[in-house]
Order: sequence, then C-alpha cells, then structure tokens
Amino acid sequence: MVTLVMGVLNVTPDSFSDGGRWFDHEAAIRHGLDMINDGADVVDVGGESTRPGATPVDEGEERRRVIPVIEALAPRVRVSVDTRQASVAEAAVSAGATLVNDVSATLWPVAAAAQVGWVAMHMQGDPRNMQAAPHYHDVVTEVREFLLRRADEADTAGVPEVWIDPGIGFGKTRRHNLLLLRHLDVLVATGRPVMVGASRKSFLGTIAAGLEPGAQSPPAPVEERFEGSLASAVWAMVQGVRAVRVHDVAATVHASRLLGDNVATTTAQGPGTREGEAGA
Ligand code: PMM
Repeated sequence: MVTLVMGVLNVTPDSFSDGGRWFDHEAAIRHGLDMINDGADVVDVGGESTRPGATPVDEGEERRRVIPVIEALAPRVRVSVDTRQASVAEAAVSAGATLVNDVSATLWPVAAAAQVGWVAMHMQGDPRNMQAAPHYHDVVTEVREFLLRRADEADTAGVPEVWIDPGIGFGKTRRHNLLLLRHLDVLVATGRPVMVGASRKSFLGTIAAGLEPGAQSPPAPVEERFEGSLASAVWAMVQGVRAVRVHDVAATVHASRLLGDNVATTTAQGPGTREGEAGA
C-alpha cells in the first residue's frame, strides 16, 4: 500500500520549520499548488504555530490566516486544517476541509457534527511548556493508551474516519521520539490508521549536529534536517504507517511510490523473486 503524503502548509509568521515563508495568502496558495504538483495527497493548512514556547493565537486571526487558503486549495486536493480551536475547525470545514488535524486531541465533537475525518495527536502539556521536562514511565504504552481512548470516544460520537498520531516532538525528549519511532508497529497493530510527523523536528537537528542525548548545544538548523526527515518517513512507511506529514513533499512522494510499487511487486511474485529486475 502506498503511504499517503500530507504536505505541511503553515500560514504563520513563527513556525519553527518554515515560519514566515508562507504567511502571505498568495504565497501560501502558490506553495500549496506546488505541493499538489509534487504529488501531495493531503495539504495540511495551519494558522497557529505549535512550536515549543509558542503563544496561542487569537481565533479570529487564525481563521483569517487559513480560510482563504483552504478555499483556494480544497477544489484541487484533500485539505486538512491543523488547529486546536473548534471555531476554526468549523469554519475550515465550511471552506472545504475534510479532515481536522487536532494536536490537542479534543475536537472529535466538531468532526462528528460535520461528518469529516479527525486526527488525534498525542501531546504532553501544551506548546508553551511541553518541552520543559517531559516525563513518562513507558512512553510507547502511555501514548498508545491515550490515543486509543480518544479514538474510541470519537467512534462513539460517530466520527466517520479516525486517525492516531504519536505527536513526535510534543512533550517528548529525543529518546522518547526515537522510542516512539522504533515502536511504530505497536500503534500500527491497533488497526487504527496511523499518521506520523517527524519532518524537520528538533531531535533530528540534534542528531544531524552529532550531539550526545541531552546535550545543551543548539541543534542543526532546519536546512540540515532533510536526510533525517526523509529517513524517518521511509522508516514509518516500512512499519505500515498510513500517512506521513512532511515539508519535503516531492522526495517523500518519490519514496512512497518506490516502496508501494516494491511491496506490490514482491507480493505478486513472491518474496525473493528477482525476475523482471531489468524490466519496467
Ligand atoms: N506537528 C506539528 C504540527 N501539527 N500534526 C500532526 N498530526 N502531527 C504532527 O507531528 C504535527 C502536527 C509541528 O510541526 P510544524 O511546525 O512543522 O507544522
């Protein structure tokens, strides 16, 4: 199965990964169209930065940022709205979004009322304080239990499509992030469709910079996190994750098609078959 690729479109002045670049509506729409050309299955439009330490945005301002962009892109591609605010999610659905990507994992009633999909993401704390001192006894089990509880509530409320996402970087140390990535199979085994977003996150910068775990030196800048982002996405695809949320759409779509075709070929011909290698 080909993993879906969700392209990130932050219409914000301050996101860690691309803050300010797509803040102007015209530029945001152009970037969305580029991601569609690059093969994005979904474009995720967000108007509030959730980077560590970010302060919340007024709901009216958040709506002003995202709605014109959603209206322009929704006729061309599936659009999700990345928000923690019910009123923003409702307005986004009216503008054409069919998926509520919810880092607060609280908006399932909105998705149920509008009969659209919902992504429940795990976060410990909130963006203002989440990286202060993340703590778990067993991060994989705790994240799994939390997501399953929320997903069950969404089912009961009648949400037609429920995704779970471990929330890489949201109240997690580098070790927590790496454990969650290593054990993605635990989430996949729940039978729920799993989404993962590791793209350009800070822990990849610490690895790119060759830092020891817990070192206080600054991580490598986002421009140096591409390899780690693509490697994480490919790993997630191999584990059976159904969607990856990424900034570098073209490369990730390429990888997804490669793996999807490869799996289809081995399944059709049986494992170990080398026939047709020189062919199409
Ligand atoms: N990460 C960010 C924002 N929204 N949504 C989901 N479902 N999963 C994520 O990992 C996620 C998200 C933060 O990253 P950004 O600033 O690059 O958008």
